Amino acid sequence: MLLNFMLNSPFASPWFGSDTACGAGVAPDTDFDCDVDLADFARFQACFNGPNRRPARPDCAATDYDDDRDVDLNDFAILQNCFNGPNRAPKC
Ligand SMILES: [Ca+2]
Ligand SMILES: [Ca+2]
Repeated sequence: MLLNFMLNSPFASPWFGSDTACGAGVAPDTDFDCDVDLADFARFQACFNGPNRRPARPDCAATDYDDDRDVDLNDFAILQNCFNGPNRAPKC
């Protein structure tokens, strides 16, 4: 019922992105489709550059899940904790 309200409300617009589709979402769901799957991992992998280094690409801020300005194994641990495959709710 709450989901129907959210999807049919005036706030269910692209301006609100994933916040209306699946709640607040989780950080590793970088494509905002309410799962953490290989598509999200592929983006993470493209951004991975190790600790204390800038991400591999300038558009990688979303994959710095712990917000410490790198994309490293600590971020991977967060993704791994949430990974649950396509079209399934994240585990975290
Ligand atoms: Ca996803
Ligand atoms: Ca990080």
